[in-house]
Amino acid sequence: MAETLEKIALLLELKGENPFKVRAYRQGAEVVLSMEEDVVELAKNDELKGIKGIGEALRDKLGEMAKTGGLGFYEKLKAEFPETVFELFEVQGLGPKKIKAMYDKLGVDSLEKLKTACEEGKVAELPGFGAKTQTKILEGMAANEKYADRFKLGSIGALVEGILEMLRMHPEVSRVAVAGSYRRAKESVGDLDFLVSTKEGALVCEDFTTLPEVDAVIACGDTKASVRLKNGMYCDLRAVKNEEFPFALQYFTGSKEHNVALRSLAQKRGWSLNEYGFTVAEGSEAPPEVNEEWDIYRALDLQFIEPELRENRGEIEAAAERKLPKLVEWSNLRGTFHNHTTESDGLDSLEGMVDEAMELGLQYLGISDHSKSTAFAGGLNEERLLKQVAAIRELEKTLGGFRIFAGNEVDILMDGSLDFADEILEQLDFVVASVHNFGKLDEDQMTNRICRAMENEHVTMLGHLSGRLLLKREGYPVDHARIIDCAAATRTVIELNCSPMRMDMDWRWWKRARDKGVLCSINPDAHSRARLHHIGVGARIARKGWLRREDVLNTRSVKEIEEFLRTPKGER
Ligand code: DGT
Ligand code: CA
Ligand code: CA
Ligand code: ZN
Repeated sequence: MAETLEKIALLLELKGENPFKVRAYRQGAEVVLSMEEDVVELAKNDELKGIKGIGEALRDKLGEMAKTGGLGFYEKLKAEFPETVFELFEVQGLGPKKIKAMYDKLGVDSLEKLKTACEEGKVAELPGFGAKTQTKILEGMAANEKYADRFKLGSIGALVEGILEMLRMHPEVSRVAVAGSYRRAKESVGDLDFLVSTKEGALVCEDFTTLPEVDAVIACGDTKASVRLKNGMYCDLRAVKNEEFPFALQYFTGSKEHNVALRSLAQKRGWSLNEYGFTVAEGSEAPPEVNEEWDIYRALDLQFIEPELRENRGEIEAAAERKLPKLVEWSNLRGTFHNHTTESDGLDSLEGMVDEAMELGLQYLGISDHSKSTAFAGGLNEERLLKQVAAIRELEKTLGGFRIFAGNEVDILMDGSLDFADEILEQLDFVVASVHNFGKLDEDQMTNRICRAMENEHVTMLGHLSGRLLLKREGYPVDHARIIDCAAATRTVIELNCSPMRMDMDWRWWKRARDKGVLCSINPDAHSRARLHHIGVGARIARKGWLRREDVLNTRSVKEIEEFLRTPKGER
């Protein structure tokens, strides 16, 4: 239902409809997605009245979809365009205005036609486009092709959990796990690798291919099934015997590099290790019995290595020396910073965001809407910002001890100065400083720009360091190592922006930052209450970066945070 509303919004935009109408559909989609109640059931019984963000027109449409499984309005609208127009919205940098212009003037209604039009130079000739835009579009299309078969970790959690749940319910299945890059918490995942132990492999494989998420069956045998899911993702199931399960889990979790290193350790003891077990060379001592995955590591005289660390980046050496860190856990998080409200480009009010944070069991929430330069996102000027701070102080009085930290995501301007003067910033509890306007800076200029911002006494933390959008756009050129050094010197926190499309700063840099004493803040950059939940996957990426509880600012209690924010930066 949400997807249909989202598509209606796109098509209405293409038709040049009233933006408020378009927005109503888009907001409706978001509301449907974030509702905890069974929205289909409510819609069926005409019980959607009074739900914020769903007006009468949407209510009727949701009702029709719930009752009939279809929507006449959408079918009619869709018939005006070829199915392929939706592809165009997937191209980075292409919004409805541009798509509409190309559709009206060049008849571009599919990726294929777009590509031809660009290659023939026709797009550059359109008013308001130009050669630069045309090149950008071609690059955007190339990026889409490059990333076409990967999915963002933060966007597939519910899907994976759902499949695990169904496998667990199968009467012939005893142990169940998801392995592969998903278990290792890679920020993007190619295919999913499920694993079960069973005596009835053929039956379980066959049942797997009939799950509701399955779109096509690629292969189905006695020990393995491969399917494509409705979202286009490929997915393997391996069915093994109970005694093989720990070995298969270890093997299929990977990474390949980690496994290669582990196998050579086993080799030194005269054992060969594969997905079925240990095979002992003649004259070598037998390995101890293996019932669980950690028995394999113990047999090799290693500490258990958490899946997130299995990238062969020093974890095996550390495990041998018993020096693995105790990794941070989701349940350690007490609050979070960097969240938006309807004051800028968020979809939920301050009250809504706070309500959700309390639901999540957090003790505090940092609000940081955009600053005035980010006008396209409804950035606040000084007056509106100070009004928001006052509103936060008022609301806080009614919350029985829950704290709202009043902040701002202040733009780092081109020269590294900030969008607000110090007299304004010092009235806030905290400040996230971020780059939103990239300009044409080279690596050195960009790094200097960011460092200058971090030198400001009021900048608590640096937002989304590289500006990358996963599977869409590389970050701007920036020297991570120098930024980390500057953060250490200025006592500036670096954010782990755990919006699924960002995961920025990248996990590969966190151990270095940690070792230099730089603190991490796991921030969802939430633009709606539902997205506050992303701190869970954020914690997994932090683990992947070797971070411990003490390395993460928002594991601290309210009292400790208040103390931290009160202390001058240099003394933190
Ligand atoms: P992905 O799917 O591209 O996000 O990444 P993975 O790590 O899930 O890779 P995948 O699905 O090809 O294989 C799952 C795991 O199985 C992989 O992490 C390690 C193991 N594996 C697969 N092929 C090989 C191989 O040829 N040699 C070794 N040592 N391990 C393999
Ligand atoms: Ca995989
Ligand atoms: Ca695979
Ligand atoms: Zn931002």
